[in-house]
Amino acid sequence: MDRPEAPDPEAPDPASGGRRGGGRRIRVDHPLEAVDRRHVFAELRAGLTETPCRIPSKYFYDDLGSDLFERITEQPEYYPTRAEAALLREIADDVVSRTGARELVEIGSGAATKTRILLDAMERAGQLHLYVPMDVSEGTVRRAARELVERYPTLSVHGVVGDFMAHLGQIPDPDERLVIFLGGTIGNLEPATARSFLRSLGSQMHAGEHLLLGVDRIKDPAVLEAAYNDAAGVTAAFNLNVLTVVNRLTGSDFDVASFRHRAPWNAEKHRIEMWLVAETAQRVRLPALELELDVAAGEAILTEISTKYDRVLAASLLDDSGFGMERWYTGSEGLFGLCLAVRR
Ligand code: AVJ
Repeated sequence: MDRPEAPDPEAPDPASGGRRGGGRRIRVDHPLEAVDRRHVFAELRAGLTETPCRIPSKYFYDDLGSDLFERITEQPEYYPTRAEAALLREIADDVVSRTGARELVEIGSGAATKTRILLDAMERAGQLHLYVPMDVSEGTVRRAARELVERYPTLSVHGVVGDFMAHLGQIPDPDERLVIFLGGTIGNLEPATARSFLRSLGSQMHAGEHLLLGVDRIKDPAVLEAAYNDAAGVTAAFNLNVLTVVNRLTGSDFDVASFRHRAPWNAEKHRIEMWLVAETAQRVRLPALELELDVAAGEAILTEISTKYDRVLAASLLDDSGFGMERWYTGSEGLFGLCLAVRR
């Protein structure tokens, strides 16, 4: 993805592939820079030529998209972030003492706000050594790294910028690791993809190491739909921004203003689906993909699925992927689920 970042005053060593700054306690690797843009084009082309058309959700998260997501989490209707944070506060000490973790690896770390709840618990237990945030947004990883080393004197941060599906191999070597994948992001993957993702994550973990997996719970569809259709329109702006990202990446000419955000509950697949519906017919040119798309009025592009789970569905997801569920936490509110799983 494009990263219109301000030049880093603590200049990278281009030969190392890694960037150092903020003293010895921050390191950020950026393997995505080395990845061929043709991979991005091939992936977008594959999605856009499916029926219905799809754009992979990871393209939401350019710097603007990451900011819009942070604003979504502040909307009154979008309960998952607050619910998960409240649940983490209830269970953090239990998780830290059960796992003995000295190193926290976070897949899709974002602003790492909720992460602090676990880092605080590790610090209280005298077990806080290393935090490894992985995220597609470089700005986000750097900001989190700077803030966290300042806040925790015993902590080192080794960030990895990249697509977590493609770059799991970049996770540094194990100490006593707890891998966390929060926010219900596993729900953004199709069931088969979620399983292969967890399997490849597990293949890089040692037997007995733990995974803390956040899943949003199945509940009243009205509550779910409200969470993805906030009154302020922030989710709509987030959804539409993906077309701007694709236009920038591929030189395409999606007419962003002619699309509308829709986010209905799909009961059969127990998931929210985010769609962009074209209000008017249009021909979209995507030169980098050597593709022209004829979009009919009313035709829709699927930009995200957000699958919701119950205990049984979560246990079978983990079981199919080489993990055993040790604890299923839902806390006093019961809106959100956290699974503590162990690599078999
Ligand atoms: C936190 C990435 C899982 O699916 O709820 C929020 C993304 N999309 N509103 C989710 C999202 C629309 C979010 N994840």
